[in-house]
Amino acid sequence: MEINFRKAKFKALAATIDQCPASDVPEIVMSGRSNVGKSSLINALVDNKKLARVSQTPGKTRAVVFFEIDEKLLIADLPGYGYAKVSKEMKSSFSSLADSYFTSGRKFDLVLHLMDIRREPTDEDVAMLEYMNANNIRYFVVFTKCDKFSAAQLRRRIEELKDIYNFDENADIFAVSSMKKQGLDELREAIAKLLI
Ligand SMILES: Nc1nc2c(ncn2[C@@H]2O[C@H](COP(=O)(O)OP(=O)(O)OP(=O)(O)O)[C@@H](O)[C@H]2O)c(=O)[nH]1
Ligand SMILES: [Mg+2]
Repeated sequence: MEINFRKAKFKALAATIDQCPASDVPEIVMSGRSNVGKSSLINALVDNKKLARVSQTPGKTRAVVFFEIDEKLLIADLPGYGYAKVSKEMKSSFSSLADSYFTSGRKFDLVLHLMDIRREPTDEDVAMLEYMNANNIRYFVVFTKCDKFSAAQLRRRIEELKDIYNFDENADIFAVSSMKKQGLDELREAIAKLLI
């Protein structure tokens, strides 16, 4: 089976978890704080600037938006999350739509967890990574907005981040720029290899 990320279309918009569409294809979830570049990355992966709405204002994506890729994959574009104060009591704090996506029991196959390469880890990111590790959720870490760095700076920053986050040796880590279309082939290939 092949996937070329070319035939992408809007599938559904869910303002509540009940409105998420039934599906029998693998599902990828875009996760990460507001403004990190989730919608932009979807557009870049499928090379269609207009598919997912890109916001200038953080927090603009208020629903879960589903896109179908090559009739073989669904991508769920979550609203930017805010689990600022969660750690042990994460479950009780899971209240936003993005949070309830994860606790709804909906089946999904891979999370793309996006973090801005220029920023330091936030409590939300650390909590999300812990949550995925604790629940055996398969995820790729995707550092976004890498066009802000030179190649040398980027290499140094990624080493620094590996230390900061203390990632597993075999963690799947990607560095992308949706704007400059960097790192997209690697990510597409890894997705296809895992899911198709
Ligand atoms: N320099 C740079 N800016 C980017 C890149 N990707 C996204 N942006 C900018 O970051 C801002 C937010 O992008 P979105 O894709 O809307 O972010 P989002 O994560 O979907 O945001 P929410 O929907 O609010 O959760 C926009 O102004 C984009 O133009 C990138 O690769 N490089
Ligand atoms: Mg968005």
